Amino acid sequence: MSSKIALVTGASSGIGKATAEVLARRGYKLILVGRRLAKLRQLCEALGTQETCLPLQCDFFEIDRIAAALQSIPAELQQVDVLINNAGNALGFDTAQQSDWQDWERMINLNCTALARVTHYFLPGMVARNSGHIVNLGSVAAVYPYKSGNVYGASKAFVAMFSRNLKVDLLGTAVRVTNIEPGMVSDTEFTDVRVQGDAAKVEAIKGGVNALRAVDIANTIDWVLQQPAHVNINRVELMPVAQAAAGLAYHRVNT
Ligand code: 8X3
Repeated sequence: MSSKIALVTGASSGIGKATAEVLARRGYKLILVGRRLAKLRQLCEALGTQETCLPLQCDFFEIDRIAAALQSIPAELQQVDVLINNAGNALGFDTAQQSDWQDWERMINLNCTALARVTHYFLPGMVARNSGHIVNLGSVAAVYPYKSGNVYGASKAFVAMFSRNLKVDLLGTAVRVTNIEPGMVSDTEFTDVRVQGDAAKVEAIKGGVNALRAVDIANTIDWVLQQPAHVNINRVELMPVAQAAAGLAYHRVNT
């Protein structure tokens, strides 16, 4: 059992929640960060005691408030060993030319800026202690373009390259960095949020697909964390068997 401290962002549901559950079973003390305090409290009550699970309310769309929220973590939990940068969303499922600017701005803020902000906060401590593991949640959308993926895929490409560049700067330390790149996950709010709860659109996107489950990603993160200290899993790409990168598209003129 671990006595280490793990901080999970976006912990109130989906992959974040499933990861918190796996880490609690491993004995980690948890800091669960998210917007919905009631859900975080409920999860903490299910997973631990007041000493071992701290719910931390923070809206990652408000970048300027993130550092203050992290500073409010009690001193005995500040030395985070494992940072799970899970908070992120796709907003909108339109072509780039039809997209809503606010959706783009919010995705960049949440998926790139907030993730970088949290990482920047904990990095110096990890390096000073010569220990730590940063696990970022990327996406297959960073690797394979698809229609209407536009800024979402680009924001996850940021996460992929940020992870690789962190690894370079951390060379010579024991701090590890991993980017997890899942494909479609069925039992999260991801698609519902993306299309603002439009049931017909949700069905059109993921209906009938035997997709990954949040626990599949949590188990992958668990495996990554369990590796011996000299092993760094750089990236893990996983898809449901029922998903594939389907190649190039063509526009044809009538001849
Ligand atoms: C989302 C993966 O395949 O649903 O990160 O676009 S997919």
